[in-house]
Amino acid sequence: MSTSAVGLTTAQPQNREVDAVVIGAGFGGLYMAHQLREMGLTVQGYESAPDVGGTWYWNRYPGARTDCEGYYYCYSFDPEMLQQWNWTERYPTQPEMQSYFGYVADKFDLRRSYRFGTRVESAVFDENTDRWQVRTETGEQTSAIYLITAVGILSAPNLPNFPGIESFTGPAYHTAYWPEEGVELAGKRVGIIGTGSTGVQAIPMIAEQAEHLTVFQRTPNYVIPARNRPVSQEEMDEIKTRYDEVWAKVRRHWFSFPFDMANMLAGSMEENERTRIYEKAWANGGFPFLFSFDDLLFDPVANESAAEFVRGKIRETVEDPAVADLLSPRYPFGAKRPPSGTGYYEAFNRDNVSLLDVAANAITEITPRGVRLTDGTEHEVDVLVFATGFDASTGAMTRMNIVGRDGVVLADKWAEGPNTHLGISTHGFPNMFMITGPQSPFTNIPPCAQNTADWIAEAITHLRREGASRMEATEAAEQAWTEQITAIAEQTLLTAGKDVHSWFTGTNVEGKAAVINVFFGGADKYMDICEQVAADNYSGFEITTTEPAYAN
Ligand code: N01
Repeated sequence: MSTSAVGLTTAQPQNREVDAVVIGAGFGGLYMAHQLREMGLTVQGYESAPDVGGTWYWNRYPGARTDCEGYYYCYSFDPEMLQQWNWTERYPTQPEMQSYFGYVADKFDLRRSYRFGTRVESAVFDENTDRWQVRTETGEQTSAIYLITAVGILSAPNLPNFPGIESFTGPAYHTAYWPEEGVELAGKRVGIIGTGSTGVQAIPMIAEQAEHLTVFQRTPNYVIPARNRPVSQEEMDEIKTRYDEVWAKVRRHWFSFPFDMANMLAGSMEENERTRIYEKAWANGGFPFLFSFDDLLFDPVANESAAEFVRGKIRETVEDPAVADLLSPRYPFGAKRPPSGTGYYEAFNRDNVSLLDVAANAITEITPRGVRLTDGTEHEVDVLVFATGFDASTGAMTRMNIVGRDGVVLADKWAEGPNTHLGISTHGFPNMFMITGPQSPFTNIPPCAQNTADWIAEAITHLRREGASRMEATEAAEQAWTEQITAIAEQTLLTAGKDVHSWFTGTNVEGKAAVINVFFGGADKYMDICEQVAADNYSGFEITTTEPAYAN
């Protein structure tokens, strides 16, 4: 038995025992591994990618970059790191994010706790020993008291089951598995299926390279211009002087942004003034447009004013009125997560870009040469890109074979939708803690992931102090949380589009349970609730001390 798993990346011992297994080396996992090591626990991390970065490791498609600004889409736990790291663009590119993860991993020597290129195949709770038995696809086995899953909210790719998909003779890629060496698109006829945040970033970039780009759009999006730009050293230096204020604001903001809420309502504002405010937010760019008024996600009249403003911008930008109309969403603004784009609508003015409406004329099959639609037309392409999104929230969890008490399989338990307490724990799975788990907040992820990892670290400290062997959500608490997140979602317009496919509700994946997967009560409120639960001696959790069976 090894009790010093920290640094176990060289040998491959079998049946190793550690205090904690952490799955995932993205924002949540890396910080969790760091925290647990700081607490003196032995940690084994597993990551299916060859290196750190989580979703940022995999998503290398053309145009991949954040849509939250770098200076608050990052960790805040280490003041030195905040002073050392400089973001070079307002919205960091995938390579810049990858460099950031490399920098963090080096600074805290985190890679030594991880086995990379190693996918966890199963995790089974052993009730005799109160330990998780974790097995990887490479056959490695590790037992741990605590299992922390930091597998990402949007990480399990969704590839629709198009008939004939295997028959396509050219190269085909899901954007989440874009080859590291890139893809030669020059002189090629490219087809892209999907116009979510990923497609919106990729389309203008691919259009610049390809001979022709055919966009297969099922549902249009409200795309806000990102307004990316370089960040000068002077600007970074100025930001560094006010990081305390930045993180204090992040803590109080609905979406973990370092801004004040608007404190204005669009629904009751005179039209000219409202338009002036939209114009200002549009010029500033990016996701904060959603927060230009406090009622956009709640009041249908306010929401429609934002929706119509964006439609007006689409009509102004796109030269062909029929194309502009096809690009104009009719569902409530925000009912699908609004993407930020750079030259997105402008791309449809190019001669080498065509837009096809696959809502009216659905894809029936992928052929050896391209894509066939219901009307029988075949659209030939040399390269096919699937920007078809993710089996969000639950997918990365249920694709692993996680088995809790009494042999209950997590995928079975969640077949009709996830139920958790705080998105962190689920009944029947003792000592399993989730970072950005199902039913956790819709928010700027890094601050929330860091906060949840801190909460879990404190909970584990509590368990060890109390000599407790198990902690898990009660059935009543997870039922209450599920009811609460559903009730909150129903008060918003975020899930209001009746026929809108959205990862918020699982309706983007064929056959998946259509339930609310996200807490829409605001990251600020969520953190308040988590803090209160801990202060109330972990209300909603059952904490027990059991004698392991072998001791009897
Ligand atoms: O995925 P999506 P994504 N036939 O699910 C289409 C984050 N993110 O990867 O809308 C035809 O949004 C589907 O059509 P429809 C961000 O949170 C962040 O783009 O279902 N089309 C849709 O157009 C985002 O929300 C960043 O009708 C089909 C597209 O595929 C989340 O990840 C960048 C289809 C999928 O869009 C997911 O974004 C990228 C079918 N059978 C992503 N099936 C940044 O930080 C699916 N589609 C910037």
